[in-house]
Amino acid sequence: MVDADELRDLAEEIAREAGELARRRRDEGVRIADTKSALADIVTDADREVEALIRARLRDARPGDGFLGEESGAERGSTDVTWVVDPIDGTVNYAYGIPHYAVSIAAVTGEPGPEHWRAEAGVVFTPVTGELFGGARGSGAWLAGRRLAVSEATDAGALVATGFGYDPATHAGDLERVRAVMPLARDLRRAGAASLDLAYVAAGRLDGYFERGLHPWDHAAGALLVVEAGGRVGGAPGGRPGALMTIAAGPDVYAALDAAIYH
Ligand code: LIP
Repeated sequence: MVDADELRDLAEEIAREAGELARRRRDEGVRIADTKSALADIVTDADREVEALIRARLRDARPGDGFLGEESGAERGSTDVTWVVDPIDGTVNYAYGIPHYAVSIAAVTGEPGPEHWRAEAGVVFTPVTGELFGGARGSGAWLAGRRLAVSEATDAGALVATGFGYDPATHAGDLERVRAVMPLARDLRRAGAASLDLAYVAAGRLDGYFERGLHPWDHAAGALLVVEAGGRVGGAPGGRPGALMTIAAGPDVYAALDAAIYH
């Protein structure tokens, strides 16, 4: 058994330091280092530097844990804990200077894949506002000392966030799903950082979120926050969140989103 609260506390400490580094590098000017899966899928020098910092801090604090990071890949550990890290989620926002990005750090146990892992702790920190969303299994999700709770459906409809993949070939399908969801929505938001979309669902700032094509590091921390805030997170029908689909909301809005997307 692991102490999920301890894992959360360590993640919070490291996320704050990493987020401040990201913010400093943004102020100094950002260089695009490379593209990845598509021309629009960029990585900056700061992404790599911030992930290296997080990895070093985790290695110092918990040698032997596994690691799965967006920029440096996977390393199996000798303990049951794996850290799932997106050093700068919202990379395109970050590169353009749009102040909406976050450090996302999750600790999971068991097989280090989203279809099997057990999420233990999750932290999403955005240095722009200084907001740190943190949660641990069984201990709730919190922001600035306030316990978070997902929102309920409203007569006006649900405020729903979504996103679009980097590959233009996927946009037609993404837009079809937006068309299917619109009748239940009061409005849509597309802010560009999945971890913050999920944290906002946990905080009741969004009524729901759905997106196809996410990577494990995009949703690992935020999904735990939503569940600890009384919400539901899933994917394709009967599945867990993943590349096929991620849906997150309170129970009623979740059911409405799932029905609109899949039926
Ligand atoms: C991003 C997600 C966003 C999604 C983008 C991208 P990144 O992660 O946070 O929700 O729409 O396509 O996956 O690349 O900034 O870490």
